[in-house]
Amino acid sequence: MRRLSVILGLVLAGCNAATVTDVDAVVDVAADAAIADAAVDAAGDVSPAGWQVKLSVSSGVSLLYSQGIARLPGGWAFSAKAGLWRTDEQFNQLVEKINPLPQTLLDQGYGHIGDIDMADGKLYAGLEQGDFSTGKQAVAWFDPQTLAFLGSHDLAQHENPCLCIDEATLIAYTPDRYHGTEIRRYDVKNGWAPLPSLTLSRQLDAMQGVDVANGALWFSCDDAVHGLYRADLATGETRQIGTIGRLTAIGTILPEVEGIDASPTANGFLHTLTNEPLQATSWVDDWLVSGP
Ligand SMILES: [Ca+2]
Repeated sequence: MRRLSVILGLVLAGCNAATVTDVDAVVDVAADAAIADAAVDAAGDVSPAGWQVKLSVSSGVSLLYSQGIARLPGGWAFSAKAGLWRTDEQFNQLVEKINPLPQTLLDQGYGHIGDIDMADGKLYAGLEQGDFSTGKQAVAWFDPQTLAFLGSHDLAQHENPCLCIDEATLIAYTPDRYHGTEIRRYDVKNGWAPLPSLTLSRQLDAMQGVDVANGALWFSCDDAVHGLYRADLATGETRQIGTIGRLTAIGTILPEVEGIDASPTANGFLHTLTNEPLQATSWVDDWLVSGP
């Protein structure tokens, strides 16, 4: 989350929203999505290849879950700038870890945990320090059960808003810039050795979440249309496949799109996290995805 940190700072620690399926919210999202679809159509940017994304279930979760989401065996993990949580399948909180990073990393300015991902039995998180001119960011990994810090590695890139790892190849993917086309790749099992970047066929803005599955990267972006995007791993072809919606502002404050997870569950294939401080909740939206 890059916006609203002041507002979030006012939220009482320990806030736990009940897990619900909010029918009204589903209707709101559908209405918002229709508006966004019109905007997308006007831009001529919808995939002609027939990708379709449909909202399945919306669940209210703790407002503190404000950065990332990852599927774990039997439940979910969530992140905030300075927090990690583990929940069960129904988003009942099981473990909370506030300030999970060691002082040595905090001393280097790593005050921002981004989107997270589970791979090879570990929970990985992109770390970011605020001086993007240094070309130095980092990744940390944690025990997915206890959320205890296990290790970290420096990454030679400008920003690091989100990160994912292909479970099959243990190749990591992370945007070099929050707005951009270059996706850095690393060989995790070879000490995070850099690999040639993947270049997206179009720029994505406000990349808040990325996951890798089924031969593609899947992005959640806090851009003007709250877009969901698919980028082909082989070619870099990047298309908008839908919108998360939630585009109704309260005053001037829009809900903020956060991380994404791509894992098949009973409720869908994509799972996005959206933070809505003025409604005192975050949302996990499950999406059914169909394609050619
Ligand atoms: Ca994720």
